Amino acid sequence: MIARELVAIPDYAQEVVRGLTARPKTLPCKLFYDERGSALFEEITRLTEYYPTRTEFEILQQRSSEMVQAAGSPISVVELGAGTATKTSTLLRAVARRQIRVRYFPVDISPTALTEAKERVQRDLPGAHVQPVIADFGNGFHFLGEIPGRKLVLYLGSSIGNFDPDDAASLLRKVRERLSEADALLLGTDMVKSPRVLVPAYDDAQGVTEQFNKNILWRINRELGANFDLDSFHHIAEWNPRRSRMEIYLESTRAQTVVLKLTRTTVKFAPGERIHTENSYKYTLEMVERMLCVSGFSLEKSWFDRRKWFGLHLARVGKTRNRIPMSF
Ligand code: AVJ
Repeated sequence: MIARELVAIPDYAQEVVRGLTARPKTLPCKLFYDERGSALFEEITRLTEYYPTRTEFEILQQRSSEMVQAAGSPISVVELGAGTATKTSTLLRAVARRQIRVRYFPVDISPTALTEAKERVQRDLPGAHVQPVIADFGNGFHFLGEIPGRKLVLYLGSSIGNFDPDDAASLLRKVRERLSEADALLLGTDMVKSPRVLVPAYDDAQGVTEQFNKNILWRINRELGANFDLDSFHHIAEWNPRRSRMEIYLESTRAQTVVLKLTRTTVKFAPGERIHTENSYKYTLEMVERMLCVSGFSLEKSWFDRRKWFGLHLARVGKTRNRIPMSF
């Protein structure tokens, strides 16, 4: 007998069940980025309160030539988590001023984002050679080894900030393993600043970040047959100074029970109980240096905006011999 309807259970279902049955409850922040979530994130990047994207873009516009000069030439540019590559053309133009051929490899998990990235870059730099790479970082960085020649690897937008320190270091270490002496990494990090600036960036007046956060429940309703009542969850954004991170939660306003049909899971909420959906680490220059050092990189140069709200850091593969031993 063939079943009438086959509903595929998504790969992430077990992670969701584990997160919602844990204490405290958690959900993986990668679930934000379905089609609607990605559109909401793009909307966030244009909000007055959300300074990181705008600030990083300003630094790139003003200092790309210096960055590319420091990286050396000729180089191929590889961008991890490129998305639709809205910030990259400035840097690629600086590359084009120093070498004949511009080679750009945007890497992302989303094929639709990569198509847009390629169209955008070829519109901005008609001669550029763009080769998208569809990859999930969970499967390692094997693709880096397949790109010939000297490389500049970009990891922009403070995407690294979603990872706890140990996971961030292990990700960077895996990148490091695929690079050679002449290669370089350009890492974007959001810097520690007043909570009066940080909190509104993650809790905007228009409520776009709230919608972005709640989209995770909407998605689970749709893809796992759940019945979350979105109106009975509050968006919460808090600064945790001890761990140097913004923490994002969804807080249940009442006692309630939610059922996930596809996984046959029942989840109970007490009034005020939270689901932890995201961390966004904020760095000092010392934290950046340490993170790079324990990953086998050495920091060569950093660029900041005037207020030092955001940093872009050029790192090289550290010489193993001289590397400072890992001790805290
Ligand atoms: C995409 C991880 C850089 O942490 O600022 C924005 C995601 N979450 N607003 C960030 C996010 C809520 C963003 N990153």
